[in-house]
Amino acid sequence: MSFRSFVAASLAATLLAVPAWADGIMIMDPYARAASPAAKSGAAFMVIHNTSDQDDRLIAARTDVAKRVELHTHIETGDGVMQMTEIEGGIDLPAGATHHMMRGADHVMLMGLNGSLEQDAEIEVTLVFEKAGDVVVTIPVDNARKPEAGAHGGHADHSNHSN
Ligand SMILES: [Cu+2]
Repeated sequence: MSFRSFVAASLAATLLAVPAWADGIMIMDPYARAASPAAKSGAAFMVIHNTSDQDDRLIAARTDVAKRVELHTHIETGDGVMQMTEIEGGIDLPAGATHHMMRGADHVMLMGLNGSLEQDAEIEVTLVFEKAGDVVVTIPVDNARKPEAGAHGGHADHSNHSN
């Protein structure tokens, strides 16, 4: 294999593993899903890695597929019920930190979907970081994905999250 094709092959492998990487922010394993087939809302999940040496913060997100996008998390309301709430001030990403956006925890909430999130479709979401600026992420729709699949090495059957 020539050096050039070796580089091309390495680059291709890297691109497969790393959907978005800009300005010290790496987005890994993104996926989106609708709450149900007819749902008017959905959510996007991913792992965000701040590869830079300075603290950053995810402050907003935008997309054309929904009328409104919010950064959400789940809080326990006190009676054992988990409720979604908007994250005030965004999500802290200290230098070198990895943050899991996942079911039952932090997520990008897509409210007022302009169409249904079809299985295997791809949506484009722009994540807005305080320092890194806009990072555009192409996110595959995976309505069949089990909660936390991938986040713990592929175990998918030990979660009781309901989002
Ligand atoms: Cu939400």
